[in-house]
Amino acid sequence: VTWGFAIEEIEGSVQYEYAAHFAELVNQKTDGEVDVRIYTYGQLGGLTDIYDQVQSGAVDFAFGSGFLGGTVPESQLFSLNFVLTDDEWTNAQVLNDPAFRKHPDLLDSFRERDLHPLAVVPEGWQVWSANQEIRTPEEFAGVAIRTMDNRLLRETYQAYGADPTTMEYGELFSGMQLGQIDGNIQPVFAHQEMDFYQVQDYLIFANQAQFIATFMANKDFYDGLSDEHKTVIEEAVEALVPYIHAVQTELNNERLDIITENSDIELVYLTAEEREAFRERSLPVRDTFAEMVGERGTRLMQVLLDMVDEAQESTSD
Ligand code: 6CS
Repeated sequence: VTWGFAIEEIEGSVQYEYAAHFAELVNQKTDGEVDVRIYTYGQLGGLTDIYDQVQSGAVDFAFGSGFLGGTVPESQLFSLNFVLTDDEWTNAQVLNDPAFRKHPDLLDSFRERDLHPLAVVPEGWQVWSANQEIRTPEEFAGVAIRTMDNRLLRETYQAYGADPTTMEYGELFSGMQLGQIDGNIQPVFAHQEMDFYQVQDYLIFANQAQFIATFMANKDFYDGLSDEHKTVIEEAVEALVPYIHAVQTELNNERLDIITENSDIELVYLTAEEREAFRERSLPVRDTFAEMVGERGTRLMQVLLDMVDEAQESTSD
């Protein structure tokens, strides 16, 4: 048997490394019975084409991140800023704690759209790029920053004082090169592998959010699997939590070195005080989220906020 797995990124990316290791684990655990075929970004069309295809069952698995907001509005929870801790490993553990990952409200949100969520994968900090230094909301004024296509991100960047616009991932390089947009938000590895850093002057680290993707299956495909295959998937998903954390931190570190070796791009790190100004502006966007998704999604946001608080307390003990 062959299972199809569509990812939103190119070969060498965090999603690719995840999918490749998932394929390896599944193949091993099924004694070669199941092969996983990976479709990289572009092979099946654009981002929303990927979601359409996993919803219809044309592929069995996919990653969904910011653009998934149109399909699963509740997934915009992962676009909220200043929700997680400053520690990436803590975040990965909270998001993949069964109390969150298998929370009925999360399952229902996806299953209602013919999808079944399996894992929540942080891929590194979301880092701003621009052609000017941005340390304050005032300095964001007039900056046409590209966000992934969801209302929550647009509202967030409006609250930061910028002019958010949406553009497909594959069009971003030329969009920036031609000056149609001034800035962009990506984990470091993506700024590098998509060559975005070559057409931008500043990389700005505000640690406002992590890039988060949901690993999901087509619902009917998942429901129709044997218990053995469900167990294989569950074991793989669990093993992938520490695996992909190690891979993403290493990839993001290595790629930052490549960026600085190959360009004069300036690295800007916001101070705690500068971050605070953005954090304050991000808080009302939680109400927008609640209003957009209703009771179920709001409950889920509260579950996550409480789990993050708890994790923060136990790490600061
Ligand atoms: O910005 C985007 O659209 C894409 N960026 C990454 C790092 N992964 C997938 C996502 O769609």
